Amino acid sequence: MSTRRKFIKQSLLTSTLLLPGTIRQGTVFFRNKRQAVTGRKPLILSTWNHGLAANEKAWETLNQTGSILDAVEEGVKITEADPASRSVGLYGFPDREGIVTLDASIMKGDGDCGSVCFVRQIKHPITLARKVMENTPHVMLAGEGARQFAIAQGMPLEEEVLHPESEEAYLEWLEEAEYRPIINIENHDTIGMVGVDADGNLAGSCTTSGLAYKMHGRVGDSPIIGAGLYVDSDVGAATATGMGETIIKVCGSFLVVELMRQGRSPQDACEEVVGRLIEKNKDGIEDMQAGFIAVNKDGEYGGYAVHPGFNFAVHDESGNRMQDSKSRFMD
Ligand code: SD4
Repeated sequence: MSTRRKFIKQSLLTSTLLLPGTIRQGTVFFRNKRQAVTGRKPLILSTWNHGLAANEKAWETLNQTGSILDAVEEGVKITEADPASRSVGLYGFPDREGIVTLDASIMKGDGDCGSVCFVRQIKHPITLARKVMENTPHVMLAGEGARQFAIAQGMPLEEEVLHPESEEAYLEWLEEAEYRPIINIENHDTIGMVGVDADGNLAGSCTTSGLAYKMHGRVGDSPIIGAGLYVDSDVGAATATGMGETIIKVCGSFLVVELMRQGRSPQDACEEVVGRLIEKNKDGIEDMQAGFIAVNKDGEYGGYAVHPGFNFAVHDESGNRMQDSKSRFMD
């Protein structure tokens, strides 16, 4: 057998053996050099410790429905409904007026996306964002319009009562009413989730109650497509957490995906964008945390943050685990 035929036969054999869930190999071009890549599919990634429970649900949903979009929606709904969460969903910290307002977005690899921002009384803003994507000609609905749309879609409105812990913290904050960002609050923040299925289909979701004691009407990066979330099935997906203003200024998640499109690994792309973010947000960066996680369509992943303390949950065939992120600055 000629060497070439042997090579083709060997390649076919190798690709037949690379079934979903096994390590897949391929090549990417990076600065004109071919580099081997290794990733695992399916794979689900999400931000912070609350990502573990969210990943668990997402994985179960992916197995049950086969839909990566369902998986990223159902996954983050766990965090939205968690009474222990002070940074996602209706149990979160309020704004300066004592009102909880929520932001969320969802996106598929084909570019379809939906989001809601500055919305009140909705237990699952991520589901509302999906309804915007699927049942309207629009991408984003805000405030009262989003709430009216939720009612029209048959979603119940929740009573506007602060969780006792949020109320206590708010009353304490009111004593000085000084706004200052606190990085890595209790190790939970926005939940952003990105996932790839065994066939390389991608989706992502992002949901938050935003910054504690923000100005009424403030909207962060999480519902802004390209800032808090971006997905492109030709390339990969990225999501962000932390100080939304810093992330919006660099179109953070879009930039991570664009760098991956140019051949950068998810880890490398996250690191480059954190560097860019620091450059563009020099004032006060010592008090501002921001982090990104990303996965490419081969199932390679990465994460990086401005400051230490950021971590993310990773679920693949071998299980669900937390991973500490590296960061640009040290303790
Ligand atoms: C935002 N990235 O609204 C989100 C969440 C956040 O503290 O900052 N939470 O900016």
